[in-house]
Amino acid sequence: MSDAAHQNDVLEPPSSKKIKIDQQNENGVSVKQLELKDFIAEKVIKNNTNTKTVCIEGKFRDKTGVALVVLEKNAFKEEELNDTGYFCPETVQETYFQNDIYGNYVCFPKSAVNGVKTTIIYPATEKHIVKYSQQEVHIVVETPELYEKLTLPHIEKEQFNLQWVYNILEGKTEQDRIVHNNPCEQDGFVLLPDLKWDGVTKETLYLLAIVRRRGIKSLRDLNASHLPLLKRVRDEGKKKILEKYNLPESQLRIYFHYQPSFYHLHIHFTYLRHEAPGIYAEKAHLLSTVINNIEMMNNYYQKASLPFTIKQMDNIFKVYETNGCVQRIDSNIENTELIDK
Ligand code: M7G
Repeated sequence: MSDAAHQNDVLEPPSSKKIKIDQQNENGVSVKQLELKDFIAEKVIKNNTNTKTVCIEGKFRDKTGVALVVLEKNAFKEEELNDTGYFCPETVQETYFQNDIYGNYVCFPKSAVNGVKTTIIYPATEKHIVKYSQQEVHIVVETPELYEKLTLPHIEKEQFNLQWVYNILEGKTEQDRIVHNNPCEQDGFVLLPDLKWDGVTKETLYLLAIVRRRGIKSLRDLNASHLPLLKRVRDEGKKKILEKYNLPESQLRIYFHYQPSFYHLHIHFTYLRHEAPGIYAEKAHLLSTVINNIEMMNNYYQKASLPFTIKQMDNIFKVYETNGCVQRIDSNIENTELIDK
């Protein structure tokens, strides 16, 4: 990894940065100028046919540095399945074949119902490329000792930059997307649509609660002193989602990731029917279970052995490999399909 790329991964205090909101990102890149017509695709680093998502590495014309473009076919919105949406006169239909009562067609609906969700990361670091690449994944069981000896030193040395989190908390970006804002410095949080969600398709609802308190890296740090915060996120989060999206708590999956990608405490809220990436047993910890565990034992998450998935291309894999906790395997996975973890 180049030094320049590495710098982007290191946590820096937000006060040391000058941010021009909506004009430039923290790297001085004009965000509005990134247009797909200027993207030169170089390599498909992931193609997931289950989630209908591809990630392409490339460059923007006249710009230096690597860019990642993630394209995802949107889920169907039920309110568009009518004569003003898919079944309107503008829909073009071509026939593949017809056989007795069976017919196969391709249709080209009007563009308004046919968008492709697009995420651009520019400039992307080596760590972003690793995160978005198709690769072998392993599970390791992290004892408290392994956390102290291997994981913690690794995340202190190398982690994704948290500037986007501070921008949201300080009212600088994504403010028009905020669903709920509790300003209390101690137990407050911001609830807003996750990057992975378009913010409108209820079928794929995905919100993120970002706590205001700094310095809580992950689940590992939680103890009874955080219970008021966790309960507030649970109660206010579910109330707002019921009011705004008409989804009751019983249809919400509310959870932490372990390990997270971003070490500033946040909680994921997704629609139970939606199989979002990262909902699987090896990564998701339900908020209700976390609260219950801490209520039973104040330092549960400092005492527990916690499994987590570890990507073979990630630097932390090398750390665990060197210590004999996991073994690399040769792989031709680039030619196969994976379910996102
Ligand atoms: P995580 O568990 O740390 O990482 O969750 P992972 O789920 O990617 O493994 C962080 C969450 O923050 C993810 O669900 C991201 O999609 C979301 N996220 C990341 N970024 C950079 C942004 C952002 O700029 N805005 C918003 N709204 N969400 C983001």
